[in-house]
Amino acid sequence: MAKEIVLIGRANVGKSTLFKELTGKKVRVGKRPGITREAIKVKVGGVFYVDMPGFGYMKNYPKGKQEKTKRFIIDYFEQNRDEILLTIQVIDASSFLDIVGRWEDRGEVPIEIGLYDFLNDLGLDVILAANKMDRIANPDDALDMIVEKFGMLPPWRQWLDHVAPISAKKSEIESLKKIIGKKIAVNPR
Ligand SMILES: Nc1nc2c(ncn2[C@@H]2O[C@H](COP(=O)(O)OP(=O)(O)OP(=O)(O)O)[C@@H](O)[C@H]2O)c(=O)[nH]1
Ligand SMILES: [Mg+2]
Repeated sequence: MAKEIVLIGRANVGKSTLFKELTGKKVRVGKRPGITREAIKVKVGGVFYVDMPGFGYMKNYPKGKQEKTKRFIIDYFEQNRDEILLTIQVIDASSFLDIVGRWEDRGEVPIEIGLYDFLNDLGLDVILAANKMDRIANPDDALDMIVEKFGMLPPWRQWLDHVAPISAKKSEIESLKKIIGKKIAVNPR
């Protein structure tokens, strides 16, 4: 029986802040990327929540280590696929569109889109947690543009089972908790 809920995403998007909110466990969070360096597991009810290191470019973080982290993350999902009930891909909604734009200008697939496709191709149930919504002036417009980047047609409200706008730092994570609750209810222990 699948029993892990795994948080994944680029460095510094707020995974550990969200993890604290979901589990009550005090983990390190920080302004610099690369704070979390290994998978951290906490059991809540019958479910294990897993906080993962961030992937992608990190200032002042050696390239070799970045590659290692990426390998670690890919291996983790491939090896534990059958244990994973839900994957929560966290993005920083306030910088996402700018960053994606830069990748697209270079003619590259943005790393976060690549990860999303990889996870879906593995057959995982992937929820998009659009974090740092407190920084966004026009949430509906931003979310419409964001979901479209992941291949979901706007309006974003069509995707309420897959997309959860949250602000982990402000403890505003109800939309995500709802999705998690539903998933656990149809997969009882
Ligand atoms: N404005 C705002 N800031 C947030 C929010 N959630 C997290 N942050 C901040 O974002 C920064 C990174 O938070 P972390 O939770 O450490 O991020 P992470 O994704 O775990 O980072 P790594 O472990 O380095 O991959 C911290 O300064 C947090 O306070 C949010 O909802 N709104
Ligand atoms: Mg972290």
